Amino acid sequence: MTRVIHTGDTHVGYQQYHSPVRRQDFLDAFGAVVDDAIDDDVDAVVHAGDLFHDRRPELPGLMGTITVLRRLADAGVPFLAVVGNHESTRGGQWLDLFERLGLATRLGGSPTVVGDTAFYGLDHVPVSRRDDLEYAFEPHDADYAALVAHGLFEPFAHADWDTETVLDESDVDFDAMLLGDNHTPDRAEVAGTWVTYPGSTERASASEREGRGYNLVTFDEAAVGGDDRVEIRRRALDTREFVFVSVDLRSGEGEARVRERIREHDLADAVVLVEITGEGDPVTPAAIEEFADAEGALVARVTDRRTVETEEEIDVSFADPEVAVRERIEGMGLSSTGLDVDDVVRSDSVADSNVRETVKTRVEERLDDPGAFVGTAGDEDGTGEDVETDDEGATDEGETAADDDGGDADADDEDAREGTDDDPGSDDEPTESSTPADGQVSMEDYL
Ligand SMILES: [Mn+2]
Repeated sequence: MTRVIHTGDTHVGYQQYHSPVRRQDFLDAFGAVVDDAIDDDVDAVVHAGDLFHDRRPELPGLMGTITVLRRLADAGVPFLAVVGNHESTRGGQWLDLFERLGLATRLGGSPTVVGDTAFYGLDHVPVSRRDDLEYAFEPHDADYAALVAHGLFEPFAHADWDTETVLDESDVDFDAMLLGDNHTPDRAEVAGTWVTYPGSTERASASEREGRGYNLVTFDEAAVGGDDRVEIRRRALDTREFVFVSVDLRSGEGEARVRERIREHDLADAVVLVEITGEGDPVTPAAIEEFADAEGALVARVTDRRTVETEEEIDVSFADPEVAVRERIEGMGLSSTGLDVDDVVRSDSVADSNVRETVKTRVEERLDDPGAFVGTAGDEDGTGEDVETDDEGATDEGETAADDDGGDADADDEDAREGTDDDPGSDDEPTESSTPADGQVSMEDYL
């Protein structure tokens, strides 16, 4: 008999809603799973990917993770894992670093035997490269076998990976597929093999309404009495309180009604997500969010789903883009030569074919005047980057509002894609940011 905890999608480092408290929550949830594993003396913790929220986790998340993994290793419980789409990097995987530190085993095509079960791994592979997969796994002589994989597998929602194909083409007969990627916990039997997701360990998006937890998986001839060889039980985790408030405003009702509905809940330290529908008066989301904050909420987000229809013409004025560019350039504190070059480049009176020559002439004219090349003002750090990078710039994979990156828009993008964290960029090659935010390190710094 082999008993393991099956978890995944811990998303350590995710600063959801820009809240440092939420960032800590994700690490704490991972710590809670590991503490349960130690208390329970399971044979292993199996992690099915997305240990980290992004490819360049910051040092606090890395150090916190190492502390948790060290605790597990000291208790003699192996940590077996694969790489998810959120954390996959080009140069090497964080998991390899943890393996080198003796804190983890990266599962792959050869068996890692714990007790009487052989574990194999299949990292996330983009759809475009799946046809090339051979599902070649080396043989084992254990009593049971499990495949740990990261992806959206059939028969669950949003699936793009055919489970039967994997099972048919694999050289090994698996008793179970222990999966990650879909944040909604579920299980099913496919061609005699149990297939299961434990779900995320903290709510990584507003669509993840049900309680969080993990799987306790037992490989045993006598599992659940009958001829089943695998027993999957779900255990709950005590995570951050989320309060979902839906308000359907009737005509004549407005902010007062929304506040009344919010007050029906205990908001203390909770993430409060308010959704407004109906016919009533317009409301100001910011005012309601302030109200919830004052009532003790950790974070409050209001989504008004009503389309505002009006008979009146709306008077919209667009700012002159030339003026906007000029203002921005003034703010950059360019030298007089820089300003002159900019003037030539954008001027209507210099033909495009003459720009190069004109710029050369203007710069040459000023070569005797060093002051003409000294900037006048501008950003303290001279980069201007703070204008365009948001404070969650750590996600370097081009995530948009469609992913659950905690922006204001993320409460209302879920309907078609509930419970998954399949971001639109997940099939692309990972894009390494050329300008990592402060405090970030990459795998290449270590390996
Ligand atoms: Mn995930």
